[in-house]
Amino acid sequence: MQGCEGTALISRLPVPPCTHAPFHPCTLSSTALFLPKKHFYPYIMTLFTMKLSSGLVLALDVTDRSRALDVVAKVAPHVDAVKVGYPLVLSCGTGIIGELAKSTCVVCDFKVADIPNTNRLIAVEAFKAGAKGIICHAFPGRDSIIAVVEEAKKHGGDVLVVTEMSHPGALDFMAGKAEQMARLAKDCGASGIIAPATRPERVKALRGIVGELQIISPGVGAQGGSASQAILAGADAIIVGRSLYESQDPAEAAARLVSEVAGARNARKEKGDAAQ
Ligand code: 3DU
Repeated sequence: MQGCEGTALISRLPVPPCTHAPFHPCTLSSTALFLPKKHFYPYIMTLFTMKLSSGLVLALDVTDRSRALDVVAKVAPHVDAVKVGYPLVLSCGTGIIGELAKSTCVVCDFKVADIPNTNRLIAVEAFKAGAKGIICHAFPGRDSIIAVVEEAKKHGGDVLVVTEMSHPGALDFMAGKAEQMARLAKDCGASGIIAPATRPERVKALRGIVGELQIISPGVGAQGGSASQAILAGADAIIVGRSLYESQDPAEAAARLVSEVAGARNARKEKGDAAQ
């Protein structure tokens, strides 16, 4: 095992050395770094610092601190990261980010969408609090995304850029600009994009634009999307909230989703291999 600095071989941007312990979820196998991509893709995909191995990200949209910690304790062994957003952080404060970061990678879904200076200030606070990744919107434009990417680089963190969202309202404006937003995310040096599991055909189209950038897809379960369809369409990981934290048995629900992701990854790999 080695620290996150090795990910620079895969990522395009240099990152500072990771200070995490060797078995922290943010570290990755040094062997994987030197294998040709086809030998480990899609089983271990790396962003700048996060390792996407199970392909499952928990959306922790609860507002009660003890419930949040309880869900994470049950689900953490199955997930690559925990995504926190306004519901949890506004109710518990940014301290919850550092608390969760002791046991898992934390991604701040602040959907940052402001002028560059404000974006940068938000990113500073997220990374200072212990986040390893941050989600920003693409629509404020190039300079606003770059402000987040530059701040993330200083912390060896990941930036995921929202393209088309998963809810029906995304068809009003976002869908028509999603390709442009995906291209912009790539140009700005983002680690990946967020694309809708509720519309796998869009995941497929956006994969064609972002190439090797990561695609992480919300909308599985409560919003009607399917984990396997999203992965088959080209997503690297799925984001799941209510279907996990509202489940009677979150650990079992997470294990089931991880196994569905693994099945779809294998099917995709076989399809890919057959096409070669
Ligand atoms: O629908 P769920 O409960 O599985 O939660 C999905 C999470 O993903 C939630 O935190 C939401 O804010 C986030 N998200 C989307 O649902 C859709 C997007 O396009 C981007 C983020």
